[in-house]
Amino acid sequence: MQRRKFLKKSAIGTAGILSTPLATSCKENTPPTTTIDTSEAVKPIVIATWNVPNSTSKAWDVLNAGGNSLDAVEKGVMEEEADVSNQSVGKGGRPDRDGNVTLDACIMDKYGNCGSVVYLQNVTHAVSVARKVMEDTPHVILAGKGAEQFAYEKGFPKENLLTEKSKREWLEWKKTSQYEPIINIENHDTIGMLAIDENGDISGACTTSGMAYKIGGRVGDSPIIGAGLFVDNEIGAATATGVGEKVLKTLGSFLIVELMRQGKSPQEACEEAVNRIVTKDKDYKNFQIGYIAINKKGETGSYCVQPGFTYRKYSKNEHKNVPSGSFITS
Ligand code: SD4
Repeated sequence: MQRRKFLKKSAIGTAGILSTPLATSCKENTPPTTTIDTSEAVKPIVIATWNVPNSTSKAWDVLNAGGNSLDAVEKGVMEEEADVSNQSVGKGGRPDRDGNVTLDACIMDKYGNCGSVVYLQNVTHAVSVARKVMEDTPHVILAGKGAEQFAYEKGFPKENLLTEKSKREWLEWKKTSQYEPIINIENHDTIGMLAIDENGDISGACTTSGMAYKIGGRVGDSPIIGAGLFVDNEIGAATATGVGEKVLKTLGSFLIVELMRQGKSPQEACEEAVNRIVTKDKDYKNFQIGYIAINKKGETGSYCVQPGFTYRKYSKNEHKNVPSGSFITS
């Protein structure tokens, strides 16, 4: 009330001094917002990059029991972090070129709060450390030794993340030391997960061990809010997998949410985000990027550069692996 009176007064008081546009800009303008009709919304629902039925089932159990989307995405991606057979996430992840397994992860809630860890070593559940950063600190990102120390203080156990299998493969790789990410195979299983709970609230998480045999210290898109993940509870959410450097240059997940805000469907928004990359990057035939997105109605979409990317979807209607459309079709 006080503030409105003041604005009114000052507008009158400065009439004749200020030009009209500036005086107008002092008013409390409400920016236009997109209103999405959620009366027919599909909820709860969870989607995740790649074919990860254990993760989506875990998240579904949380959602189906009336749990919230933040718990669902955390519990969901923890499955992959703990699964040593997934060599792109958590324990068992492929190391960097020096033999160190380093994890990147982030999480984002319905309020727009977020937490992230980058270059985290010796702790399996990077996503849970990211959640602690979000909930227990005034910060958004913790890196390296600081993140590791923080995790121990929060009670996370110290573990060796380099399995015998990943170690053997790394030693074999060292014979040539060629850094050549292989499309859809060797280092693309990062899990990005988006969920809407019964209340219609959206959360997301993303976790990875990054590109295999990367230079020590390298951080990808997955823990960077806006690149590997973005959530806006009024609009929707998006997450990415693939060569993080390409996603970082275009802030793909933020872009997709903003495109949905402008009225695009999740599918159209994912396609536009891939187009932004391939139209500028002549090398696009040699890398994979996959995006998935969801809007407030529970509509989903996905798009990628190369054929072969799929995403997993779980709602009361279906639990299935959905093949993604791709820019290159064969
Ligand atoms: C990264 N985007 O570190 C991750 C890698 C990835 O499936 O998606 N792997 O660049």
